[in-house]
Amino acid sequence: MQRLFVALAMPEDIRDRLAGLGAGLPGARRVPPENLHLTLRFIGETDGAAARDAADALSRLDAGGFDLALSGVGAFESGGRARSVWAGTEPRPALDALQRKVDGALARAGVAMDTRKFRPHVTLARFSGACAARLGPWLAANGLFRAGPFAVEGFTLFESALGRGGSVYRPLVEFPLRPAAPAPRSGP
Ligand code: 3AM
Repeated sequence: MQRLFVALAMPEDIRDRLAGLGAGLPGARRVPPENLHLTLRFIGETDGAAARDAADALSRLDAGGFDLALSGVGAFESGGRARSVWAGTEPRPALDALQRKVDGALARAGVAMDTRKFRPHVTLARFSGACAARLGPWLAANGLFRAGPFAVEGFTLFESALGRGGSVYRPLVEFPLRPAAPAPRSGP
């Protein structure tokens, strides 16, 4: 069995910016720079045949590349406690469209639908017991964070192996997107 998810890998310069952003978080387990990603869809434990079906469906997905900028920070909380902090994205219809196509492709491959709303984010750090209120200063200080835009030219099927030192993510298949349409020329 393999634990799988579909995500956008971050370019190295963006990962460097994100790693800097995560520094100085109180009581956090930071995501190692090489693991920083934007999840399009968590698939979960999958056997070999189902993984091949998922990869096959994803390979037939037709979507165009786009530019994406990261913007702002936030926290996911439950029960008054912060569970993770993340960097957000600027609104990007092409990103939402890609996520829906990934969902559709996986549904055709027999992966159960995820009913949660897609909230695009790059997780920077996780907490086991931090009080959400202590994060206020960090959230306020980094609210204007912005990185990119960078070109999204493909997406990746990752395997997540749960190790003692945390999760290790391994890219299994990279799926290219159609080249982005050239920006319209301005002026005469
Ligand atoms: O992109 P983030 O860090 O928000 O939390 C896991 C991570 O999300 C999430 O999948 C991403 C890649 O590991 N994840 C892990 N288990 C999950 C589950 N059972 C899950 N998402 C939904 N359901």
